[in-house]
Amino acid sequence: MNLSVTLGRMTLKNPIVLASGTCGYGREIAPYLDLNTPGAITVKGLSLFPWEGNPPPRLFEVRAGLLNSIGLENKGVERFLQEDLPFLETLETRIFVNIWGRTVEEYVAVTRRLDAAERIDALELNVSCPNVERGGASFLSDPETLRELVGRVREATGKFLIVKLGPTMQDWEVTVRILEEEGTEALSVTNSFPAMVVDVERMDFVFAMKSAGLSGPAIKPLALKMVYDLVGMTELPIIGMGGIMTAEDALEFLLVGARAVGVGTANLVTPSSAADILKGIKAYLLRKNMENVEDLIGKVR
Ligand code: RRO
Repeated sequence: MNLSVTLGRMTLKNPIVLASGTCGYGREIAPYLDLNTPGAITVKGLSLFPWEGNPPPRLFEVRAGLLNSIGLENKGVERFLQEDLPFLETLETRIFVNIWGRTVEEYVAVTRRLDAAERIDALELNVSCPNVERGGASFLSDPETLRELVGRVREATGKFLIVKLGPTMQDWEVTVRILEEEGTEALSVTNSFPAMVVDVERMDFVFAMKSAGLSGPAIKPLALKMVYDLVGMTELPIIGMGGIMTAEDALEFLLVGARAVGVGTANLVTPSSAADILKGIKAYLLRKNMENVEDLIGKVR
């Protein structure tokens, strides 16, 4: 059985990618999941300097999902390189690093720093964080700033370049063409959905920022439609994600054309989910008498 997939010039040994923000910098999830199991791990979004993030509460469970308001908290690129990359380098798994900045210059500076680390396989530009005023989704709603951002990052690194999109994207056609023209090599689709919870006893919003990012099963059909639409719009390979909890969920994304799948919120529920999902995909291929996982990609269009 051949589980490997290609995303342009990137090869993954299997289509499972641990989604950014749900597996720390790797060591946090390592006691529960053999990190050699997934095809890639994406570490929590890094910035040039350490960042404290939002005040608590930061998580709130709803019936079929999870709202988060982490606010881009991270230890900063230098500490990651010193404290975490040496551990990740021992793995036989692709290392994807998610990055963000408040300005184009900050994104470029983080990119340069990570470009020097040979073992890092890809950078994922976060332009879709729902929980901050600047540096997140604002880049996605302004096509010309997005063009400058991706172009400048592209100049700063030869590494495989992924852009992580979210549901607040304005003109999809325009955005996708800009990303293609500026040298994006793959899309991660999708980040969480801006959402809200009110505490009726306190008569106030649960989150200090009022709005927070919704992920988990609640968004799966929405995310699947986004992936389906984008697959029809671009040749760029897509890493599909949004509420994938089971092998069946992952298969839905592959069947509509995602070339890999991100496991995110599931890691917070059952940190070994990625292994179970991969096992389920293998069992499905056996049952369907199929040899290559790539033969599933885009079979339902
Ligand atoms: O840190 C966060 O609050 C966060 C980020 Br950067 C993101 O991209 N998506 C999300 O749901 N939360």
